[in-house]
Amino acid sequence: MRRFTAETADPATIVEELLHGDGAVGISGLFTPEEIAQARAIVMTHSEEAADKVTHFQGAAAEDGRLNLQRRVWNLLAKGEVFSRMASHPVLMDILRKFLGTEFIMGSIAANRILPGGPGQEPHVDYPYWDFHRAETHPIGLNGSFPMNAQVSVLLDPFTVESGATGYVPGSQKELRYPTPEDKFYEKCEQMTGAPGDVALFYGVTWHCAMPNNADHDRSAILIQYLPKWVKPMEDMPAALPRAFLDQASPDLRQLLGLNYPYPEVLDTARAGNTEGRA
Ligand SMILES: O=C(O)CCC(=O)C(=O)O
Ligand SMILES: [Fe+2]
Repeated sequence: MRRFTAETADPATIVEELLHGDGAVGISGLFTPEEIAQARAIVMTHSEEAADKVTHFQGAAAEDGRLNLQRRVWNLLAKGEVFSRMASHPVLMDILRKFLGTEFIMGSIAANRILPGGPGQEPHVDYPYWDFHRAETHPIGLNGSFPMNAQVSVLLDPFTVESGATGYVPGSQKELRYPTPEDKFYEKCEQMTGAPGDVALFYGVTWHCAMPNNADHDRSAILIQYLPKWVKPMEDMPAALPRAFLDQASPDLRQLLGLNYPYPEVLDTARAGNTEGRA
């Protein structure tokens, strides 16, 4: 995985890495220690209870009752201003405009906290590729020509081999399919290691998963899903956010929330009527 800083993160170079290189890059220097500490405190508070929230890709190992060792915190924009800054960081926006088109949106911003002893996840690809194992439910050709997802992980804890830094198979994004056991993920994978505040940016069709946390500390990251403007987002963020938040959102944030792209729209009504309820 090539590593960049805020100063060297050239969009064209990074897009080339995502499409034709490893499928993942590291970027450091985007966030201050204060921002990371603030984000981490919010995530820890909201995940203190082993609440029964939706989690994804927990793998067979978690079905034995250790489910609460992977915890999600959803709808982060409502939980702290720092998450809006993360989602719309100008360095990330510049890269993503080039990768997903200038009007790309955000499909989800959530935290993934894996406690010590957490078993990690099954190797997978991310939304909207995540049920690519049901190939017949997707159009023929399975997205052979353009990316439909970019994932950003903002690390809140040391991501080491021991703590279960995200594992991924370099170059696997070129396969454009779901990994199978024959792919021998665990033999081929490398890990997206990094320090708190570092960002891992990857093309979501790259085979990856959280690895088992064998360290004595938590391992949390903010996972941000970015999509082309016409892919249905995973979280319905405008519905989950207060009206005042939407009214005050910056132009970049409005774009990320999908507010600039009107469809689906009821087109068979008078103009005045069909903007009802839209922000
Ligand atoms: O937390 C991680 O290391 C990766 C999480 C992930 O890939 C997912 O939840 O889709
Ligand atoms: Fe994932």
